[in-house]
This record gives sequence, structure tokens and C-alpha cells, in this order.
Amino acid sequence: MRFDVITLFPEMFSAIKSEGVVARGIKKSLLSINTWQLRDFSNNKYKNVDDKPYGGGAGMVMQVKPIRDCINKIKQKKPKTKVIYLSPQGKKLTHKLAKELSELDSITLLCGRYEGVDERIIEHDVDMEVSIGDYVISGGELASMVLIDAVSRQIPGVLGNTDSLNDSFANNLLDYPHYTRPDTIDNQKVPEVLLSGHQANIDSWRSEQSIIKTREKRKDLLQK
Ligand code: 4H6
Repeated sequence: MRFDVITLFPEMFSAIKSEGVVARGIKKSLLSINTWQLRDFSNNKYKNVDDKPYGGGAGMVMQVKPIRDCINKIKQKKPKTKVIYLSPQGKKLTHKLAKELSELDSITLLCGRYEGVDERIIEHDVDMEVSIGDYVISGGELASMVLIDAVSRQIPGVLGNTDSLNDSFANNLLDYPHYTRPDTIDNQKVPEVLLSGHQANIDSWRSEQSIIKTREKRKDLLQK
């Protein structure tokens, strides 16, 4: 998978490029992240990419031309790339969507700043609008990084295949509780079954706990 990211803050992506699951996927050549500085596509000497909104009001809007030029440049190498705009108006990012996106060969992520992009970009250049949840953040970069992480861990080989590591949301259930040494601390004990060595009993305890925790914390998931 190749991710191309259009942003005014390419340095923010050094975080996921250098640490964790995404970094490991890059080292294994299972994915790559290519950032594009949108200012490089500006058409004026001040490197502006925004302008005042028609109709007035507060804030600025990202202009069509630099974004369209940048997308067309990316399409020279990846003509079939799926262009995704991260915004509060998008389709909600879920395990299911992350898994579907992980089967693509190329994704282009457009990161909004200011009040977002000129609507004509969404109409003409964007294939899918995606939201990471019902809240507002100051720019699309963090949302893009969330999407890159969630999608990357679905690419076969990226996780250190301790296989069922991500079965949890696949079945619309929460993960079971985890414990490590010591077996007792401040009078809190690890559930006996986990110390029994009886793997079938451990497996059924964990499935049961998944269902109990889902009922306690996320009843909405059980109705799906
Ligand atoms: C597009 C339009 C994604 C992107 C406007 C991005 C939340 C999500 C942004 C804006 C985002 C999400 C710019 C509006 C800053 C608020 C960037 N917020 N904003 N839920 N912000 O996926 O002002």
C-alpha cells in the first residue's frame, strides 16, 4: 500500500513514520507514506493556498488550484489512487472500512486546514469523505494518521502476526481483559483460570468475558 498525503504540515507524519506498527510496515516494504507540501503547488510568491470565503464570514478556505494540481501530480504515478478527504462530514471510519481500504494499492489523503477545502474539490476530485468520529480537530493530519494506522494494521504481514490481535472489532465485540505478572498485587488476584494451563478453559473464559465486557461498556455493539 502506498499512502500519498497532501498537507501543510508534512513533518507531523514523522511520528508514525518512525515509531510503531506503521514504521515496521515501512521497514518491511509492505507500505510507504509519501507527503506532499501543498505550499509547493501555490501560485503566488507568498506560497498561500487559502483565500476568503465567498459570501463572507470568518476564516479562510483552501483554494482549488493547488490541491487539484497536487492530486493530478500524484495521479501521474498512481492513476487509480483513491482520494480520501478527512472531514467531520465523512463516512465513519470503522474496522470494516479500514479492512476494505487495506485491500487497495494506493490511497491519497487530503488534509484540511482553515475552514476546509473549496466544495468543488469534494465534488470533482475526492472519491470518499471519511470521518474518524463525531468531533472537530484543528486539521486533517491527525485524522489521516489515525486512518493510516488503522488501515496499515489490516495489511497482511504488518502486525507481528500474533494472529487474532484484531479479531475483537471484527466480531463487533470488545477485547477480553489482559493480565501479566505478578499474579497478586495489593490483594488483586489474576483470575484463576488464566493460571490453570488449561487452554480450552482459558479460551472459553475469554470469549465469555468479551461478551460480558461488551454488554457492560458498549451495549450498542451487541445490537449489530
Ligand atoms: C475538513 C473540513 C476531520 C477538515 C474542516 C478533520 C474532524 C475530522 C477539517 C476541518 C477535522 C473528523 C478545520 C474544521 C479546523 C474545524 C480539519 N476535524 N476543520 N471527525 N478538522 O474526522 O476547524
